[in-house]
Amino acid sequence: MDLIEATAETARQLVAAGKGILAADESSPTIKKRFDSIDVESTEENRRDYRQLLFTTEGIEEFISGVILFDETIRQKTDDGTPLPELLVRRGIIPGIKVDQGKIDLTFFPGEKITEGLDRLGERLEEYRSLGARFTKWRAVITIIGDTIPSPVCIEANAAALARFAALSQKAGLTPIVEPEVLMDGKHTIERCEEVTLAALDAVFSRLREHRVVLEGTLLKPNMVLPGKECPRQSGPEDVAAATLRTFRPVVPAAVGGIVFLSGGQSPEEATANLDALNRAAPQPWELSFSFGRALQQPVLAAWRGKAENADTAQQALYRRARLNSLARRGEYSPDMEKDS
Ligand code: 5MM
Repeated sequence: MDLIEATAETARQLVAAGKGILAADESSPTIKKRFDSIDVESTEENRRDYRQLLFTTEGIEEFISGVILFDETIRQKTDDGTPLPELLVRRGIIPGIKVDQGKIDLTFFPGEKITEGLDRLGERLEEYRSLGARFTKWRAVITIIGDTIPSPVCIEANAAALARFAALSQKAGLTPIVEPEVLMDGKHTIERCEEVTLAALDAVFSRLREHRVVLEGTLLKPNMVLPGKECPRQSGPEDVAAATLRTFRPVVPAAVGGIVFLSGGQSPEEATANLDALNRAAPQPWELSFSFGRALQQPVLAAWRGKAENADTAQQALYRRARLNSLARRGEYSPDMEKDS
């Protein structure tokens, strides 16, 4: 199998029936925020303990195809000295790696962001591959403020960086997950989110084509089309699914290896219900799966609170959320299932 075929094969495995991705690639500032919320100090050891707890949860391989790691995590080992990526592989879970180096202000465009990390990326990818990674992720952040933000410059600059990242990843035999996230912060309506998401995805797929990225070996990690968190008019799962699919159909090619949604600050229950509604609207040309961070981990953090004696309960919380999202990925979830323990 050549390297490009390998990227398509990995994409297929990542969106296998009933399975999705656990995003555990919080950078140091983000994991500190998560740990602060449960009064746990963000030390290297605590971060390792927490990730080890996640990855040793019995049975998650039934529902989790891959895990996105952070640079620090891919180099860490379990208590018995097994490298964390090797632990995942042994359990049939594919290790991936976040390769962007975070967002900075976009010069001359107040309120907008551009993601960094292209310098020497080719060399870093070779190293990540030797550490066990088989897929990569790059997140671009698009903010909505009024009618003028995002600017076309922000959308274009981020799309170009995503395409360059994707091409370099495929050259290294790694499946890129392209994540253009339109944030749900703010008062905007679902219609405004639809307009911005359409523009962002259109730009991303135009640039991917220009950069000769092979779509079968690429996964898209988009936001669902949602109203802003502070919008007075909120939407239910059917409306979210209809708006999301309406937005994607004209701009997301059927050839793409799959769609793995981010949760973006929705509650775990909302994210699962929306994913379920998306899958009930089948058949669609793409696999509709998940690559959730907060929507999988929030209940785990709340149960763990940094205490070894809470590890079992925390792992049960992860297993449960992963199972519910697996059902949603098949359109077989019901909110009543939230009541079962
Ligand atoms: C897990 O969080 C990821 C890393 O974020 P930072 O680089 O800001 O630390 C993030 O990229 C994540 O993979 C996606 O946003 C999806 O996570 P959510 O919580 O939105 O499902």
